[in-house]
Amino acid sequence: MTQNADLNLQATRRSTKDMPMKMKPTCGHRGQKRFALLVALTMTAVPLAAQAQRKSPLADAPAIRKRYELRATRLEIGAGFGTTLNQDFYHTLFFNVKAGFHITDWLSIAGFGGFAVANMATTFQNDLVSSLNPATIAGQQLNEPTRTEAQASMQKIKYILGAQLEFTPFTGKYSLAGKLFANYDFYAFVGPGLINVAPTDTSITPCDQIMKNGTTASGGPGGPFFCGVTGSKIAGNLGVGLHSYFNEWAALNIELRDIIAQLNPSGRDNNGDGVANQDDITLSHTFMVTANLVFYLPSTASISP
Ligand SMILES: [Ca+2]
Repeated sequence: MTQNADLNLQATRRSTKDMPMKMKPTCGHRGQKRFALLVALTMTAVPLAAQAQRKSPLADAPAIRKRYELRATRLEIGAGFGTTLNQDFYHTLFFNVKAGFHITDWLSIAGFGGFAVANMATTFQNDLVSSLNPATIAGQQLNEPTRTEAQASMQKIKYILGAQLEFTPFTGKYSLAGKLFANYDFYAFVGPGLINVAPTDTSITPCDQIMKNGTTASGGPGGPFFCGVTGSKIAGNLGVGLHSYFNEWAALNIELRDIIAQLNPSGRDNNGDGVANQDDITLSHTFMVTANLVFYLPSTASISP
């Protein structure tokens, strides 16, 4: 019986030995898998770790090599035309001049002058004036102007001067249909300005010469109802611009500008106190767009390392 059992055991042993897949087969297989994974990880991680310790040869390299530094330490001079965008009574057309110096590729200082070559009546002015009486009629409101009176005090711009600090955060190159390639930059600017204005009829009483209470037959407020704002007013000058380069030394320069100054474009009693004078000036925004052809000096741009 015992011998039988022994034989049985031997048979069992032999049989398990002969069939290793039945000897808790999953355990050995998992171990092999883990080992393979470890080897793989080591083979991947060791060179990675070594690479991480070694400094990349490009670590201190510029993002772009051999780049044309189109702005840095160059003078920019140019001229062109411009127009106001939001004037109520006159669109002013300008001849512009501009000069600047680019301290770095992203910072420059510049000055510009826009000189009016024409003040064209707006549609709004034409509609407004044609709605008025050509001459005073019986029973007309005291503060209602005739056509001539309304036009007399309307402001024309004579010139705008400004200085500006320009920041150029965006530069690059664009392509048109994959054929034409051109460098460009976008910038924002801010600085002081000066706007010189005059009323349409320069013979009318200047606003700063009219007393607070005005003059009427009864001695109280009641006119005059229009006056002329004349001369140069200090202004804020801010806006955005772009350059699109034709080559190393010439570019199209477009600027959108807001000139902020104390003005009275209508020359009328804006605050409704019965008299038009210096108290009727308000903070006015004069938006203008200019397009200049600009040239850079020296005519060759430096090239980055
Ligand atoms: Ca007033």
